[in-house]
Amino acid sequence: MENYNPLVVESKWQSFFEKNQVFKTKKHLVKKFYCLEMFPYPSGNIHMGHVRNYTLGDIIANFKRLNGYNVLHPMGWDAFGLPAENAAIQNNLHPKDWTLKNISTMKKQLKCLGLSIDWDKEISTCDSSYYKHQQILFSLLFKKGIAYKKKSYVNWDPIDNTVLANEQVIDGRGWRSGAIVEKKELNQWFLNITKYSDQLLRSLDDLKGWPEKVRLMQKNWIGKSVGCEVDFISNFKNTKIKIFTTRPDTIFGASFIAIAPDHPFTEYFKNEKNFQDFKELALKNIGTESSSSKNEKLGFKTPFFVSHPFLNKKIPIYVANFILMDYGTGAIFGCPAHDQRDLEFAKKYNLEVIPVVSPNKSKSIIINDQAYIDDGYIINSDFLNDLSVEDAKKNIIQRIEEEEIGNSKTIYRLKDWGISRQRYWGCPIPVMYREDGKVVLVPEKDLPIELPKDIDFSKPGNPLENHPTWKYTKCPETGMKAIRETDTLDTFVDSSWYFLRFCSPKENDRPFNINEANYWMPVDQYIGGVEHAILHLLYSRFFTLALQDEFKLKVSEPFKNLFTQGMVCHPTFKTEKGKWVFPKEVIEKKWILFFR
Ligand code: ANZ
Repeated sequence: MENYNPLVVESKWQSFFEKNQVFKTKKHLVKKFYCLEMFPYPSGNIHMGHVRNYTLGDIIANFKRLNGYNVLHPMGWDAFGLPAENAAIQNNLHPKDWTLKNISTMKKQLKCLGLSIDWDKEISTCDSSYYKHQQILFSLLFKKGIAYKKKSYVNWDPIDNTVLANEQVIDGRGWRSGAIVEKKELNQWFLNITKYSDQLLRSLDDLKGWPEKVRLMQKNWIGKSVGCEVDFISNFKNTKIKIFTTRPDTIFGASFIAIAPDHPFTEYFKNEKNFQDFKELALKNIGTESSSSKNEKLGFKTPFFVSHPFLNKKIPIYVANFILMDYGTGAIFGCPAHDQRDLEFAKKYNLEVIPVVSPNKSKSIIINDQAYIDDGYIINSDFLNDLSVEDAKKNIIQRIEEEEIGNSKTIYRLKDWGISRQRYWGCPIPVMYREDGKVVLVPEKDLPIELPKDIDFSKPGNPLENHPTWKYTKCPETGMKAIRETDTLDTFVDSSWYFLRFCSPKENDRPFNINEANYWMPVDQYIGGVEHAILHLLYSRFFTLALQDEFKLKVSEPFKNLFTQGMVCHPTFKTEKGKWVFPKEVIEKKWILFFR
């Protein structure tokens, strides 16, 4: 565009909006419309993806205004997170300075677009006036038992040097660094999202304004599995190994028991060198459910057996790298004829393959390289023979319950959300470890706990932990010495409630004003990327449920209509050394691209 001067355009729009008071909310209007685009991360400059997203939202907001609605169309910054810290390490800058500079650039650029955004309502998660309230919310969740600390194996990203939530591990790799994720045992803060598994799953049916694919992704992520638990008695002091199965109908085809590398039963041989080597290898790349089923199957044969509950038969116990401790009971019976992972394992370790389901009644079936996983009729299974798979499941569960060796069980794939991050640029967790061993909340009057400005990124590890003074404090109630929590909160916590804060962004005493929130919520139109189908959208739904009672929120679902706007794509270029370059810096030469 000739003679295009962004500043002139910007000031023209601004004065037009100001004169016409476009942004002043008009509470006397009965019809309200809350239009929100997903929270931008201030990475540097706005890109075409932002332009697309915010233009779409703006058109809807304007359309609704012209139709007499009272419209809320705010903007803010999801401003904490690793890129700022990494940029700080690389360029010797402070994460705060880097972030604030990006915010100012991007804000200017957004204003040039002339979007009808109510900048009065601007929020930024790295501002202590925002994260103070997040610390209040954390304290509340702690008091309700929803925020808790436990020792567990977590996903460790060896490049970003931090823990990742399951949702942040994609095909066994860190979502940002691409590093192969390892399992590490650490003491971590969690949010008990699984308490709401059933509710989060059931309410998906009511979200009629959401794309079907997003609802399906959430459904699969929550992953309801209906089956049963069964106790198998081992020959080691009659110790029970409890397994979870969704296919109890195949119990007569069981040819091995497999337990997770960190299952408590491994205590009995934990000092064996062979086992220790196996465990180290197995935990290195066990990753997540999807990655563990794709990896090569590895097993460690223990010297122990279990007795089959319905046959006079001994079954060997293996430790296997595809069994996860945090799913079900961390133990299974393997039925190679009807499960592909079990079949691969059985072939490798020469274990029996006993078909127990056939497509045709009373007809045998031959299993070669593919397990038979379809429906059919039971064979080779004593009292279950000739029953359909469905009937056999009911029958065997009843029998298991009668014999008191197990019970029906529904489990969810969803895990509690690990929220501890060992990084500086995040919201401090308002907790102290007192010298008498008690873990106590920092009193609300002392919030926010602010990040120290002087920070050294040159040493490896958590910069807050390495800070010479910040973590040393005193309990204000008892005067006892105390150490501050040095983990910070996963930035997905920041974006799990920002839509509530937008309703009353200047509220000082509480995270949000309930009358305002009840007036504006739910967000009538939410627009964003489908890459947030699980993480952000599930966490926000969970926060809304978890806060509902405390704040007397009328809504239990935050986003009424969701539009996933699609991805703006363009070829990208890297130098031989892997450095990203702009398309304008690249010369195309007879199908070969050179970097200028
Ligand atoms: C025996 C069996 C026979 C199974 C068969 C499947 C087919 P979903 O649907 O994902 O819930 N399993 C249970 N706990 C596990 C764990 N901690 N790590 C890895 N695998 C585990 O899958 C349930 C099935 O996954 C369970 O049913 C169990 O294998 C396995 F023909 O039990 B099944």
